[in-house]
Amino acid sequence: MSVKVLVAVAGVRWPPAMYVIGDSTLDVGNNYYLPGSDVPRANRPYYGPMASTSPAGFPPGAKSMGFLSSPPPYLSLLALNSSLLLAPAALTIGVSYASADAGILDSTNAGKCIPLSKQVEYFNATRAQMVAAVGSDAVDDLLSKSVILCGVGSNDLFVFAAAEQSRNRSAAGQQSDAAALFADLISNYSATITELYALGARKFAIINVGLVGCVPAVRVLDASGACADGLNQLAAAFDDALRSLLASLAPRLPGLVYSLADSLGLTETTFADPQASGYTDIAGACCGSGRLLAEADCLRNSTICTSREERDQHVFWDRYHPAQRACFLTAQAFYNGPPQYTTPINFMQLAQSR
Ligand SMILES: *[C@@H]1O[C@H](CO)[C@@H](O)[C@H](O)[C@H]1NC(C)=O
Ligand SMILES: *[C@@H]1O[C@H](CO)[C@@H](O)[C@H](O)[C@H]1NC(C)=O
Ligand SMILES: *[C@@H]1O[C@H](CO)[C@@H](O)[C@H](O)[C@H]1NC(C)=O
Ligand SMILES: *[C@@H]1O[C@H](CO)[C@@H](O)[C@H](O)[C@H]1NC(C)=O
Ligand SMILES: CC(=O)N[C@H]1CO[C@H](CO)[C@@H](O)[C@@H]1O
Repeated sequence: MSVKVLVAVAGVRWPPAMYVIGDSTLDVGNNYYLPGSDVPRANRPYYGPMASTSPAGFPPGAKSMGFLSSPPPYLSLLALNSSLLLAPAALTIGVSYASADAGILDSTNAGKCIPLSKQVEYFNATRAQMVAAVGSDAVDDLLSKSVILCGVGSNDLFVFAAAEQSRNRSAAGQQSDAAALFADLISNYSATITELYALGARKFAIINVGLVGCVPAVRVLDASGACADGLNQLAAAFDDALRSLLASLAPRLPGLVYSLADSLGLTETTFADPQASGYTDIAGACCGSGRLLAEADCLRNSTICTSREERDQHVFWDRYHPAQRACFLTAQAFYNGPPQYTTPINFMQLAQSR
């Protein structure tokens, strides 16, 4: 990538490794290895584990940080031979623990994903193998310079909103339910960051919850295809709480640096003027079936945008996930884009700090 080459030539330091936790927006293949028929996986046509040759969306960011590809999925390293592969990967590029369907709460999509608390356990197990290989001083040094990339929370909101709908709650009831949910989400998120910090992580790149009420799978529930404002308001309220959490954690955890990326704000700006970003379709999927191609997942027999041009003009690849170009634009914005999309520093500054 030209940005990488330019900066590498200028002698900028890169983080030695990156460890990824979160949900399907960052999952590079862990769910392939989970048992069960209702586990969401993308091992089928039009998707790929390191999907750089696939038209589907793939996790943004790794390449901008100076890596050639995303860190490999933890469960793939374990399946092949953990004692042989885990420590070398963890010491040279990093590991991804992200799992499609995962939420902040263990209860979110339980049994169909690797919940966040389990992802932290896996990071702990990884660290133990690294220490066994090179000793704890070297591991502490490496982890303190490495980046933890984290994006999670959408699935908790999807599950909550669906449950509220089926419970037919009053407006006041919904408000108090939402307040209770946010308290759980924030305390769990806080525990997650604090545990990762205790294990030696110092640099956190955190992506907030995006405009979840505007994904095709949600729009298709509305007769006119409109966004679900209630879901977007939940996302915005969660994102406010997350911003406050990070601002209050940082002074209490010496040496912690973070960059909070505003996925919601970036999407709002993009949707206000789609053509400015080269989009002609911000509502429908590029692969799926039914109205907005959002009534079913992207499958072998789906209707699919075939031309590169058409794919690039869609924000969404399938009914939940952004297309590759949208991922690329997002990674660019968070890495070194307009300052309003990252707080208090951008991902590049985070990667190069200290
Ligand atoms: C994994 O690698 C170790 C170390 O080389 C070896 O002893 C072990 O037999 C391997 N296990 C498998 C399942 O291949
Ligand atoms: C939902 O609640 C409202 C008022 O509380 C009531 O009028 C309505 O019948 C309920 N709907 C269902 C499907 O239970
Ligand atoms: C990491 O694992 C060790 C050993 O199993 C355990 O004592 C410790 O509590 C774990 N730490 C976290 C943060 O999970
Ligand atoms: C595609 O195949 C699935 C089974 O794999 C079936 O349930 C679905 O109805 C098919 N969809 C279309 C649009 O034909
Ligand atoms: C990471 C973390 O702390 N996860 C916890 C979230 O909350 C549930 C129960 O409320 C715990 O079981 C998890 O361990």
